[in-house]
Amino acid sequence: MSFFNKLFSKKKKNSDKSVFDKDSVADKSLEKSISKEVPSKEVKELIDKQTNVNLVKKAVKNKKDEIFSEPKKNNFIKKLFNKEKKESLNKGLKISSESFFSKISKAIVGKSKVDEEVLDELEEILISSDVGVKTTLKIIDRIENRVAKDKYINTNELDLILKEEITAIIKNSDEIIENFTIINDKKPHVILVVGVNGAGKTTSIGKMASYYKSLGLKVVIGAADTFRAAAIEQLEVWANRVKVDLIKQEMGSDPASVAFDTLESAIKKDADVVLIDTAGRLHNKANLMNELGKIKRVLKKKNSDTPHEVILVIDGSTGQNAFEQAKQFTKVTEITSLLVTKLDGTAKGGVVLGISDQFQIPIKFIGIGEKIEDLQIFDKKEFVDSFFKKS
Ligand SMILES: Nc1nc2c(ncn2[C@@H]2O[C@H](COP(=O)(O)OP(=O)(O)O)[C@@H](O)[C@H]2O)c(=O)[nH]1
Ligand SMILES: [Mg+2]
Repeated sequence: MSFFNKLFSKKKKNSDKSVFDKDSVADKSLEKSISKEVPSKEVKELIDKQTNVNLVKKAVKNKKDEIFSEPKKNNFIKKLFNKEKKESLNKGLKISSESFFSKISKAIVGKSKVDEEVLDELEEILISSDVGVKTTLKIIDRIENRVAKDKYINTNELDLILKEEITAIIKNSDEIIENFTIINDKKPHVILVVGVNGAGKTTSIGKMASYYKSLGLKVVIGAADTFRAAAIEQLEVWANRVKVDLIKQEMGSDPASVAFDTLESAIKKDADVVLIDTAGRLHNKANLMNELGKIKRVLKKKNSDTPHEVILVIDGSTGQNAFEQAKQFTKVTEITSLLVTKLDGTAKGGVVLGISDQFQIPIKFIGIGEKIEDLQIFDKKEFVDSFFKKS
């Protein structure tokens, strides 16, 4: 007999006790007193049991609600975040995309199909958008092949084709997003940040610290750009703003020693991520190479796996100079990924395409403003979409 049937039959038995005439007043009051009767031990046990079952059911339901409502909430926030992210990306790349489009529109005005002349103009546009000669030629070549196959490619289709070919050229960013999570068993995850003066290293470290912190990770920053006092102070402002720990020494102290202290402190604090700022004096390549080499050696003494990443920060608004920076730094040290800054306020956003194609180093982040939230994980699809957005 099921639990409910048992309970029911017990209750029924109780009501069967009502052998009185329902219409008589005396019977009614008697019946009332019987229904108030203290339930038998067995019934009581069953009721208790049911109460327990209900409590358990309620707890399970609460837990389920908790489990199932969280992802819903997260998805909602994620969607909201993505929308915001897209909007700020569009805003950040506005100057680049507007200039790109006005040039393309001019090139195809009055033309119905993509011909030799249109391709020539397109080549110029890509070069002037700082995509770089090599990458431009690659893109033009691919479009030429398509035009050769289909002689009547309409000029309206040009931007679609261009978008496809450009996306195909940036090979690297899909994997990056998947590999983006910090590896927990390699805690702390150490990131060395390099790049020329003024590229945006310190600002980007502040933004990255905020990003990693928002993922619930514990971040420690090291001020290994000891060349100028202002550099240490600037990083301190960021550390205070983001509310993460900063490890620093006096101005002029050995950057490698600061890096060592930072890692040591991060291990003690059980931190997840270490971000190390460096000085970027490119005027003396041998010095730079020595300095970065020493920082790496010293970090390895503490933990042979480190640094897990060496991010090169390059100023995207410098066009061809950004290529030069990438070239110089890849010569002095192994770079694992790029962070391209200042893509807002420049019409040279095309630099991202060229650099990603030519150096085959994945772009991990892009900087689209000076504020803490103006850092995005580079997503090639979103980037190209935004670059091609007609306002
Ligand atoms: N507009 C804009 N400015 C940026 C961006 N990233 C950095 N900056 C600015 O570039 C300047 C140099 O940055 P800083 O972090 O000091 O460069 P560092 O010398 O490499 O450490 C500062 O004025 C920053 O506010 C960005 O993505 N967009
Ligand atoms: Mg700096």
